[in-house]
Amino acid sequence: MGQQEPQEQDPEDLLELSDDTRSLLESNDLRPLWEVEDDLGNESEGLEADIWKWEDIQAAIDGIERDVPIADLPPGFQRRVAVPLNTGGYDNAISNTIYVGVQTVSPGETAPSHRHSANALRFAIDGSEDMKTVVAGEEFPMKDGDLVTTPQWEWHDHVNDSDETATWLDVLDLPLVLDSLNTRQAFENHELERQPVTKSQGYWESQYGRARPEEQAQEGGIPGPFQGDREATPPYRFSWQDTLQTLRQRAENDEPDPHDGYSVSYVNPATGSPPLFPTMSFRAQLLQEETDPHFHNAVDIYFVIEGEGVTHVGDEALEWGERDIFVVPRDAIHHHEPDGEAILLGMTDRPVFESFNLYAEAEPQ
Ligand code: 1HN
Repeated sequence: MGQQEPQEQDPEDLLELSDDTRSLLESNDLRPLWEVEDDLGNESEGLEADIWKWEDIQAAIDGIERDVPIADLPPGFQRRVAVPLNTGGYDNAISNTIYVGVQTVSPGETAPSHRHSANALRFAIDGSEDMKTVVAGEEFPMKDGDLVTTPQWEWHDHVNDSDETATWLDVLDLPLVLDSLNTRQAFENHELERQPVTKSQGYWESQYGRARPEEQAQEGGIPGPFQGDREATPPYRFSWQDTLQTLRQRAENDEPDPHDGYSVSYVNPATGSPPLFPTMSFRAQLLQEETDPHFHNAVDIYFVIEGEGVTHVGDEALEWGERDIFVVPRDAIHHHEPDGEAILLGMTDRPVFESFNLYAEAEPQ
């Protein structure tokens, strides 16, 4: 009798099902685990490290602006935006949770009012005092570097009363809501192109200062048709002037974080703590020295506010300059190497992982 060589045997042969069992499974839309396990977690190839140079983005948004007035866009999302797509097989966003886009509004134009389930924020790139995003009844000026929230289900329109084209970064949790959770986006257009301005400028910020009403203006919790136990994020503007001052104070007085440099988180003004939204967290990072490598399962998306440098992701070197956008995929070992001083806007879906006790981070051995 010859010796059996188990390694030559296809393990699936041992798992041959009888015709009866096979037809029982198939007629009831059932499959054994060993036949589906290779498909678990393989819906896409995964994110790739990727960079979009500002020069290219600028040329693209200029072209779109030349060709298409906002008023000509079909009803729906009437927004003139160029959307970076991750090369790992994504045809609608830079990642499978967070979407970013670069939007323009020409002088005199309005991007009409609507509201939706996804949370959004704007980070002003070429802004001005007279470029206003109107959110929940208040006009928020968008000066360079200002970050303005558009919480879920709040009306918002963008009105450019300046004489220059305004450009900003939109960040939304759309792919998480629409694709990963595979749910429908609740969406509504306002009956008016511009929602009525019902609050004076500074109203929302004033309600979340150090002296604040005992009953928040948003009492009753989460707006719209949604429920949950996370504190709603109010409409809010973080002025770049304030954020930069905080960064400078940290750099003068504190030790840098080994992975993030001098870093500050944008807090939810209602709680005083990050994350800014239950689905997305944001930080401003001042880098002066090379950081230590680490990796984590949350995705990191960066917008370069100032300076130049390289972010090493595995074997790749993403060389960035001012206004470039880049993405560090999940579980990729990465570190930053600024050329002199640089400031990044860091965006991450880490709060989604933390909500479910799934966040993991480590340094390479
Ligand atoms: C949206 O409402 C805006 O309000 C920008 O500016 C981009 C992308 C998808 C869905 C809604 C905006 C968007 C969006």
